[in-house]
Amino acid sequence: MTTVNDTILLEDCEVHRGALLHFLDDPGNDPDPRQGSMAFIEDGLLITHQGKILATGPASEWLPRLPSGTAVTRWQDGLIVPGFIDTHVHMPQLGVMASYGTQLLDWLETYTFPHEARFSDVDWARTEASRFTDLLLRHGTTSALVFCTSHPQSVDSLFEAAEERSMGLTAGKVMMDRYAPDDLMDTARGSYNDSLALLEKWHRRGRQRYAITPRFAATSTPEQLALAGRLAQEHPDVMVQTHWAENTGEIDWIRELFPERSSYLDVYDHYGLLGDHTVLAHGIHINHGDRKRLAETGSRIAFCPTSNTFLGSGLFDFRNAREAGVTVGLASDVGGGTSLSMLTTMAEAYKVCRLRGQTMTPWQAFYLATLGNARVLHQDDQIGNFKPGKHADFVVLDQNASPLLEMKSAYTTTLMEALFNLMILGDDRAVAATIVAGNIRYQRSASS
Ligand code: XAN
Repeated sequence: MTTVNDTILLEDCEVHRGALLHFLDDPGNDPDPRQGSMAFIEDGLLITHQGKILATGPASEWLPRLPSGTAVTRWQDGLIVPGFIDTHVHMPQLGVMASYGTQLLDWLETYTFPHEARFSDVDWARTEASRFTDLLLRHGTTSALVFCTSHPQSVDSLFEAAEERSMGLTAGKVMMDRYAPDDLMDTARGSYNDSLALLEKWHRRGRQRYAITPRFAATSTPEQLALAGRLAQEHPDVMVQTHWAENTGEIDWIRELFPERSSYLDVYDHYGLLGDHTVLAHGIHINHGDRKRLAETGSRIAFCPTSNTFLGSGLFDFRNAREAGVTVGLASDVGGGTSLSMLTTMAEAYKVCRLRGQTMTPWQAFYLATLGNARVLHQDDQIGNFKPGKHADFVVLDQNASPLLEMKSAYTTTLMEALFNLMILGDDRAVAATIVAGNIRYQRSASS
């Protein structure tokens, strides 16, 4: 239980009551992390003050300490968990979701690039950024590492939408100066200048963080990759995000484009783009040497299961990456991904692991989507669990959200089963409410 000495704060606090669950550390393969890495209070209070977590504890101990008349928001049958965090998602690709019949390179050309070109229109960029942030909240996601388009206004629009909702996003302008339509391409120098200007405007403005965003090695000239690497070296606390080793056709192409480099990973290494602030999306077709280099440099992988199955890219080797000491996050990768829901993403991650003869416990899945992903983004001092002082970002999950969940809940006896039900059968319908910085930003209506 967390204690608060300053009773004055309790005069001016918000109180939520429900079952509370959060992680204090990585549960690994622990089949029952209850006494160590995970904390669960069946009937708990989550007390917030000025947008931050003040305390958590059993209702029986805390209710008597609250000043009389304190309003308590009671989430009947609600499971309160930290807000979900998505470590790889594309704001401009909502309209690309569910595009039929292609693999990565055709998918980019046929569906994705034409759609991203629409973001040259600033009104469209604003509309989509608002839609995207509202949808994240509806799915229980309160923070994310986000690709915008190559247009600077797509970044401004997204951060403005995040600020309006008190959310903390990490995002960047796509750098792309070859093998893309003219209306999406920048230049090496122009992309450096635009990225720097956006970084100076948005990085650490309130909750927002900038991310240096070369799309992938195929769509950047060596000069652009070198400048992206230079920007990363000049700003070591800024995240870098790109794609890597997703599709075999992509890998063949990289080999042709960079014959002088020993591997796809070596391209990024050579240009100074690896490090503990780098998130590489996918990392499916990789070998032991790659994993070793990732672990040495601290570079992270965003595991994007719904995208990898939808685009037929392949099955990420979760166990091997973890055993090699690679930090792995979990991500929706919308619009290659088929859902913004981190619950659905957990379900698909579980299935990918099963297809590889591995498993992912519900504890691991919920850890990854919360504290684990906060660690990937170096934001675990701010978000990811209910430690006092962190942002009061949390989600209320409804274990009876659909007829199937209700039926399953009726004969569920353990917490692990309850979490597994939510991740396998749940989606945005299971999100009863999303709270950001202490304010309810989404609440499911009776009819939705
Ligand atoms: N590689 C990519 N992979 C993906 O899943 N989505 C993209 O937009 C992209 N661009 C390069």
